[in-house]
Amino acid sequence: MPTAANPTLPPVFQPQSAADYLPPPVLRQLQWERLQAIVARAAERVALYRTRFQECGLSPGGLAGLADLARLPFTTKADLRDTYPFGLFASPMDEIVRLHASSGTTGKPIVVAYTQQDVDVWTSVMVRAFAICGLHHGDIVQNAYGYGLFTGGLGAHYGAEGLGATVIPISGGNTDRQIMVMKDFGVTAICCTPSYFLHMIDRAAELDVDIRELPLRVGVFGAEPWTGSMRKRIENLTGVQAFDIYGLSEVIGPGVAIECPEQNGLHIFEDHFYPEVVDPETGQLLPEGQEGELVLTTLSKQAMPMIRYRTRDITALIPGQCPCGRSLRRMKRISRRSDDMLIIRGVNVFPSQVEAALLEVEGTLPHYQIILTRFHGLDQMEVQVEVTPETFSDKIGALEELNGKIADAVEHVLGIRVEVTLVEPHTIQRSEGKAKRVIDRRVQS
Ligand code: DLL
Repeated sequence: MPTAANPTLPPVFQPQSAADYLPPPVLRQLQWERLQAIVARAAERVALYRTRFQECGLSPGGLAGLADLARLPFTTKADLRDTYPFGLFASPMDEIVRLHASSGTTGKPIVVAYTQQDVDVWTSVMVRAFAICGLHHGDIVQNAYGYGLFTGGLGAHYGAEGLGATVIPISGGNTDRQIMVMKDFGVTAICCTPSYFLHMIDRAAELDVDIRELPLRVGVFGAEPWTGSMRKRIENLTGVQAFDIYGLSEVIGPGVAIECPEQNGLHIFEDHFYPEVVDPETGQLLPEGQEGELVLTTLSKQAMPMIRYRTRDITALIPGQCPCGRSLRRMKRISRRSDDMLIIRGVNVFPSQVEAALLEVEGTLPHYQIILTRFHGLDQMEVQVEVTPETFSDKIGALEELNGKIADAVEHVLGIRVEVTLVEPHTIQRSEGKAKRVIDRRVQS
């Protein structure tokens, strides 16, 4: 069958993708075998795991089945920080071919390591991820995730090359050049954060470039939360099919999970990453369908095995099989983290709820920011929203009406009334990577 990217080339069969369709009993057996090996490796080579397993009276050979994973202790970001930089490595440095790091909220980053085998596994899951989005040999992939210590750039790069596609390693930033390249190089797929793609959409319009008229057909967006309404907006404005990709440095980087064309949840590459969902407060395992914190165990990672890593990302495993036929379980898209919750006048607020409310109101742009201040000891929340140029040139009355509509929509979702400020287009700082949605001025005020 000819492809959109190249009318003469048949799509290349990707043998790696066979793992997406393993019969569940075969997949469970594979997971069980890999789990035993990784737990043994962790206990043998990493002091923290050895001590933790001993503390809970567990010998590495003491697991009787996959369900016993729930008996193992959790690993947290604090463990990575406390053992900075190399304390959780399970391979000697001369077997480690790559280091990445992720900046934390406090001073030092956390460091993650890969053996050659780990890089190969990472490449293979990214190849599968791109294949699920319908990409193949012949596609031209503009990789606008940042290259460097962040895993986005190199993760997507190796995956796209492994797929046999043409990679443009443009990294993030220099938006005018991004648009020139997208247009002149015949780009068929783009990888970046959804917020950066929104910025590109705006800039393309200013430069009189209509993305709908370009060959661009697929966007692989992730590294930050985004909503279904944001997806609709991106797809309607550009004609691009937008896929949600998930991952985190501690576990491997991008390529832990990806949406299929059904766009109803992200398939987890379960042959390498074993998912559990737990109650964020009690740590108790939750049944499928119930929302909680995602906990991941790496089943094959050599340099830095992660056993029951608390991701802080909130999701639920989706029961039932996906109509696409893949046997890999799905999780709901990550809309929030358990640690990005704000408490405003006693009400729990997540930035993604604000985004969902804003996007329901016509005349706004998907650029917003939440400003937190403290007044007389009480936390105050202001939502700044950019409005479209047409709306901004409207009469004051129209703007006031819009302001009221937004405040109503936000109140409807959050249950509290917050201050809304409409701002001119381009007032809110654009991100070239992960968007900063919350500006916290509470300490200073
Ligand atoms: O963001 C890896 C990545 C790169 C994923 C490119 C997808 C695409 P970190 O910088 O370590 O790694 O940040 C990981 O980002 O725990 C989530 O909170 C958030 N995150 C990542 N992907 C998504 C997504 C990369 N699709 C943290 N939806 C994770 C929501 C996401 N949040």
